Amino acid sequence: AQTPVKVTVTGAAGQIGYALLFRIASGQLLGADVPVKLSLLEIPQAVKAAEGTAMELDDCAFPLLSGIEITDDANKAFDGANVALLVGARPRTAGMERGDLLQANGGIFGPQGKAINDHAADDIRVLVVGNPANTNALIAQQSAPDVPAERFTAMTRLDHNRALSQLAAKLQVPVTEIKKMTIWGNHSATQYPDLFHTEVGGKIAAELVDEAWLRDTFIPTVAKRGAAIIEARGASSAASAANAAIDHVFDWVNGTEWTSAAIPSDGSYGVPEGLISSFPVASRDGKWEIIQGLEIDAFSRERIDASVRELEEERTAVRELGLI
Ligand code: NAX
Repeated sequence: AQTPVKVTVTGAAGQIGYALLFRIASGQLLGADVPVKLSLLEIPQAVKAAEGTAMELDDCAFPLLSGIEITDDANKAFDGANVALLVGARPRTAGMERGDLLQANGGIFGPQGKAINDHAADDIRVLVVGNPANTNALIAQQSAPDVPAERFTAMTRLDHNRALSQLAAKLQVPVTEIKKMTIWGNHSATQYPDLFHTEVGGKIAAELVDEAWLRDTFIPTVAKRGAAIIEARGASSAASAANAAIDHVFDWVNGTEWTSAAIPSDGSYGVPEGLISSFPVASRDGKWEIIQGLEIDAFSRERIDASVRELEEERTAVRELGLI
């Protein structure tokens, strides 16, 4: 029988964790024939709640789930890990400055990066979901010098999926007819969902909608969707975030021709090298590749640059705080 793949989930007792773990255990993360072993990392106060979730996982009797371990020790949680989903983070609370937020998250993602460096399996793949996701991924990566830099990624797949769904609704087409959607930049309000390369039935999406809708409705609706969900649900996106995490890792491992993911920049498209920024990507042989050769017009350039500038500011801030 195949050796189980060890998947470590941080923030396992949180709401995304609750939506995510059952899907991993059912085989949706890696494939319906791949056994998994779950490792749940939580803070001490939430270990008991994680144990409750583990009881429910047991009660599903998932054929592919070969074991569950629960700990508040990052060194144990990442020991031998093949996939790490870093979901637990310090949320911004009222009155918190950006520096405080980055500092608090540095205290989480720095040590977790080090634990990954020291204990994870050689093929470790890391997806950071916890916000500010791109910069948290950078902090973890910089704390893991022995792990190839490109194994650290951050999630913009939820933004990508939101963009697909908004465009499908506008054009009244099934999402499956939309190809080559791209989210650029930071997973934040500055992100840029690009319709100038997106194809619908072989036509460029930006030419099928009017410019005012694209600029004043589509872009802000996608970028502010998280806030709209909180407003409607009284809680932040959880099932859709978990779904996007599943999509990201599944495609990373199994391949895709085109999606969006925040990966370390190699300087493509003028994004400074090393920033973990969202790009149009393909996945081949288990590796993300930035799709090259796209023409970027002035409208897109301005928006990509604005989001990348924000990422640079975050990188400067975490450097000044000594977090990287
Ligand atoms: P919850 O507050 O429900 O859960 C977070 C969990 O993380 C808690 O159980 C907490 O105890 C745990 N935690 C905190 N510090 C930890 C540490 N050092 N080690 C291990 N666990 C720790 O939040 P939830 O709704 O699950 O969201 C989790 C994160 O995802 C947040 O940072 C959120 O902002 C982010 N999101 C990112 C998205 C993305 O597209 N990249 C979208 C959804 C979501 O907003």
